[in-house]
Amino acid sequence: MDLRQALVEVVGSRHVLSDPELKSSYERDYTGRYGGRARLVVRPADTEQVAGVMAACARAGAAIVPQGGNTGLVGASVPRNGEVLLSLQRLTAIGDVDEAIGQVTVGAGATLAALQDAAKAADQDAALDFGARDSCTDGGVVACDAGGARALRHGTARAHVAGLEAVLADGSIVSRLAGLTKDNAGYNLPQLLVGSEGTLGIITRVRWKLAPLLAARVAALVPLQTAREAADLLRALRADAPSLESCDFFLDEGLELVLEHQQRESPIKDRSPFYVLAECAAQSDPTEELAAALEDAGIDDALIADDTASRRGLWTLREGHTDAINAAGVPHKLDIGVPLRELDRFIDAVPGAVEQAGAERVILFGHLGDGNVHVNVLGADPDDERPDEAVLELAIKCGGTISAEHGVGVAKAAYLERARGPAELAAMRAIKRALDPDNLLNPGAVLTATRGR
Ligand code: FAD
Ligand code: 2HG
Ligand code: ZN
Repeated sequence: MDLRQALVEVVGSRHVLSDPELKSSYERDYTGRYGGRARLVVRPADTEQVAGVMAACARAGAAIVPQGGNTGLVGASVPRNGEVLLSLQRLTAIGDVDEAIGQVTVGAGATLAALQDAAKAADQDAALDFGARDSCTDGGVVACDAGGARALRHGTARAHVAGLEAVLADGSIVSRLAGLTKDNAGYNLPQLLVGSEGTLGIITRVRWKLAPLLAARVAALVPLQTAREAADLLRALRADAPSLESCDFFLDEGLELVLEHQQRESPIKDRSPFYVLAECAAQSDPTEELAAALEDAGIDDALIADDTASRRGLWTLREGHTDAINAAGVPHKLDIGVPLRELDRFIDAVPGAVEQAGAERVILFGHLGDGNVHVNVLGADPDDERPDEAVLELAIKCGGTISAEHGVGVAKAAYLERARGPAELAAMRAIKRALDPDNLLNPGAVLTATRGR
């Protein structure tokens, strides 16, 4: 039996796509930089069907690329070499919130927004958020160990995973969904799968830890002159505003691009080179705490947003960067993290490094509190690796990481050894060989292919 027929027997003919027109929306990534042809697109409905698909692909020796909402930014959610595209989007079931322990089990294909809504309906908080919330899936979020602005207080996806269910390369199902707070029986397979970007197993369900819902919120947009001033402000906010939840930043060039794209007036009259967007959350109104912390830090020109609409208005300026940049061209995206003490050195050095590498323009923004800078390079050929190389080298020189929250994907796989060293890379390859001996799961993502693999 050929692979198509075997997959049809598992999921039904409506959910095995071979028509190029039907496949096309699964074949190009969000940035437009990465894509290729899928041999087939297969859309299972539940864990058993995912297991059946994996077993059929293993028998046929067919490589697969798992895909959730296809909002990943490192090129690993789309086919490169005629792999089978495994879409998890139909696994949308969300269980009841266990209010006593603050957990819920969600299907890998449910969106982050659906998880947030389910939590909120039970007066709880998923406590993870970012701009792709309406399309990204919980499986994809966990597979990437996504972060976002609220990671400063609540951690990245990893911190929210109380357990998960997954299908391994041979089609076997592993499940740890009891959500036990203490369970150290053996290796922590769920945490190994977090951040594995579809290379070690297919996540089918996630047991998600919730946080108490803090409804009292206030945000402040603070105009500043330099990255050094921003780092000083962060220090002051951490010390004086314990309700601090997020502390992001962007630059004036990025703001201009967003305003043009959103066809919107600047809410800030006196423009400045650097902006910090901070948000506090607490049980009772944190406005006074934030105002006092800003005053102590010598800030008297912050824009304060103390209702939901005006807070959203400020956050759309920050979250609007990705789409505004996409509208300006196909970006090279580097998602680096540096120690906070190196942040200003890194930010000041990037434009020169990128220019020397032959690119026209660079937009910087990100999560200040995590030392996480999103470097978006425009005006470089999609295949020209020189700007990527220059930015990643600079991050490593500053003692940082080549991927803070988006993952390695295919975009940074060639740089992983430089960032982690040969011993750690060898350990990673050994784990990959143990769980996926035939290299069928997202080949070329995270780890570059080696001879015979
Ligand atoms: P996909 O893009 O479909 O896949 C991403 C990776 O996970 C791929 O390697 C894929 O193979 C794998 N994968 C997907 N589903 C599964 C599964 N069920 N099992 C195993 N592997 C799987 N990221 C941040 O960390 N912080 C941000 O602030 C942030 N903001 C964003 C804003 C925008 C507008 C966009 C477009 C992206 C943003 N991202 C951010 C990127 C982020 O990685 C994704 O949005 C999200 O984590 C990916 O979810 P997805 O379902 O779209 O996954
Ligand atoms: C964000 O923080 C996301 O908005 C996307 O991580 C970053 O587009 C990017 O480079
Ligand atoms: Zn981000």
